[in-house]
Amino acid sequence: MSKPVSLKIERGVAIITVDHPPVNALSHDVRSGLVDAIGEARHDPLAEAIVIACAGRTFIAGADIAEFGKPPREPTTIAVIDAIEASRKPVIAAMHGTTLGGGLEVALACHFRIAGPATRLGLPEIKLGIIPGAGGTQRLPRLVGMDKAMAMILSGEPIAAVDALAVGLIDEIAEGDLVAAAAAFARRVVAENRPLQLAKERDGKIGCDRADMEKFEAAAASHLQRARGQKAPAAAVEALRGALTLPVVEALGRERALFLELVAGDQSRAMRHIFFAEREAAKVPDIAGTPPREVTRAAVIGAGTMGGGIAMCFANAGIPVTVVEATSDALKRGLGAIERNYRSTATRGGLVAPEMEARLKRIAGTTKIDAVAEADIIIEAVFEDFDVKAQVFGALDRFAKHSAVLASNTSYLDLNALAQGTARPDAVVGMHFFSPANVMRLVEVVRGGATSSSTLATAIAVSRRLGKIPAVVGVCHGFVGNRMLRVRAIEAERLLIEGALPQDVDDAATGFGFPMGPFAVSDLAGLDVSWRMRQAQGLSALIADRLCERGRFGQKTGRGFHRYEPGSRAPLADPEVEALIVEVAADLGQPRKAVLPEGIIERLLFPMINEAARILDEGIARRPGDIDVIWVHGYGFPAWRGGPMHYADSVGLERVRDRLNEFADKTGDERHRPSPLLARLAAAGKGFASLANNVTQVG
Ligand code: T1G
Repeated sequence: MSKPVSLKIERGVAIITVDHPPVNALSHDVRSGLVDAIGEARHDPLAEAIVIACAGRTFIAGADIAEFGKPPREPTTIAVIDAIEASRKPVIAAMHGTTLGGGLEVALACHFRIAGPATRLGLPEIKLGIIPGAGGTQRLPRLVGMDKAMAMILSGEPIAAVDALAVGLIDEIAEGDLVAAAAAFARRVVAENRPLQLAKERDGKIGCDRADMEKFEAAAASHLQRARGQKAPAAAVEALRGALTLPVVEALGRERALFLELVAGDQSRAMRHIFFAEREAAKVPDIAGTPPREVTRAAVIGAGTMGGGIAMCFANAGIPVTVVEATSDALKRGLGAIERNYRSTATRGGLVAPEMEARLKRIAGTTKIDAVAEADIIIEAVFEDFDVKAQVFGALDRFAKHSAVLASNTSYLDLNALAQGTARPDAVVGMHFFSPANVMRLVEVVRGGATSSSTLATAIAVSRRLGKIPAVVGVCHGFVGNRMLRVRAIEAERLLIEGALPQDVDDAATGFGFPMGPFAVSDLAGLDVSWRMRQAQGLSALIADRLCERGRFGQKTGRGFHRYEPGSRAPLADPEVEALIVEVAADLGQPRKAVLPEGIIERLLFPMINEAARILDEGIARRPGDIDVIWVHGYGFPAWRGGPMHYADSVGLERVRDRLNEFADKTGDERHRPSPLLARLAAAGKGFASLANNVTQVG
């Protein structure tokens, strides 16, 4: 097997190249290869300078995440960094692609950094429940200042090369042949005998930060407000504080200790599970190798909240899109909302004006359905009513070109029945976006019984091009996410009748790590929406129906399960709701008593996990990890708990089973009885994770 690291010397410059697809992760072999190559270059008299570069699509994209949780093997990334910093010859990092985590930390150890124009640079460790563990919290603030470093490390978001140059993270942007440019840069450094200063020795930028610890603490506090139970943000702040308060060697040691503690912890294990599950969720073994169809133009039917957001996704990805609406008024309203959305992003500095104009230009509007004739993919995003959607699919069948993919954004309805209403059911697929569609990263890609491999492959590829995380699911009412959500909603209502109040349930959910509780979510979405659906299906919800009968539709009416002050989205307890709940319980003869937060969490989550086990048994979802990805990216399940299935394993399926039986005995609801798969796994002392390899067939 060829070595992942090579060394060659060209006109006095040692070029060290890492070639370890897919992303040149710092695996043990790469680390050893780098330590050896740097050692060799440092001692080779023919080399006056050293360039570290990578082959393939990116410079080092971080440590090898797959190695976490396994016994650490020497040399570590720190040994690579020590080897670089011990060099008396200038060492230049030549970066392209996504230079992330340990990859950026290796570059921060170099004397100089140059990058290709499209390079993105960042320390995303926080997204894995850890912090930079190879000096990033010490070297980055010394190069870019504490404000920028804190923002980069606590958001985990990468920055563009042009910004990196502006803040002093890199020394040059190189057009054309990057390695040649880096070698030329190295020769200039040697020729000009430029001083070699290591980042860890530069105190200039953090000098003034040190003089104003109050500013540091204030900035840290505002970041930590959003941590919601995660441990890594506080650890990152502590490590960064060390850069201002401790000698660098001590601060590096503190960073490493915090890193090792976190990487061995449950939160990072859960977030690494989500990292790999995100990549698995789009993989469909039986269509592996099926090429997606080319998509250069799109169309969206419906300019409402969802249609508008979906159109923005295409425009953001550089794909021209036509929005079709039934009336010019509705079209005008929809396009207006899109423009306002972009303008407020631009006002907040999230988009530069030329890019905003470019995106707006990619969106065209019409009331003529035949305008879809050019589109390679058409997303139907009209009102959630079967007959209305069937009509749209009838029209698409007439006007869409033969090769077009016909996708529905339905969140509940029978995709197979919609497809069978066309002459080309093989071209029909579900693409269930989440609101706001231009923000939420999840797309439930629904595979119908007749959906062709090519249609499915195209829907998955388009979702990824839109920057979304596709999760492939089969057809059932509400697919995976909403089917489980309905179970949670039923339990939330039952908790009210048994003794809890909406604020108790929501506080327990936010305490668990959800951004919002179930009742605040319902109030945001509008109680009338689900009320109409229940009425259409002949279903009822005792409390919610009565709230709706009283015109309490949630935030939009200032009153729902909570009440809202005018202009405020803060949910406030409402004695009127409590009185209504007590009345309903009395009507049912149900005694009410207080429910503890952990009891509320088990009641909200265990029945929906049980439903998820049924979903796996039915083959509607392929892997437990797919369900975790859906709930983390579609319903705000805290990633640091790994999603509902990973969480269930952390609790233990025996406990989940036993609690479910207690719920069934208490409520008399047989759907509380442990589903066959959950009962089987619990009896075997296994978890859902044991299912990871034997993926079921979906659709
Ligand atoms: N380790 C192991 N495998 C990785 C990997 C990594 N760091 N990054 C990607 N892969 C695999 C991935 O699972 C997939 O595999 C394939 O590469 C392509 O990835 C010391 C401790 C780089 C932006 O967090 O964000 O450094 O599914 O599908 O959409 O302080 O991958 O094909 O089998 O995502 O083009 C910090 C993680 C680590 C970056 C490319 N680094 N990676 O996105 O491709 S912690 C990260 C990404 C660290 C130090 C600490 C993205 C990407 P498969 P992909 P992509």
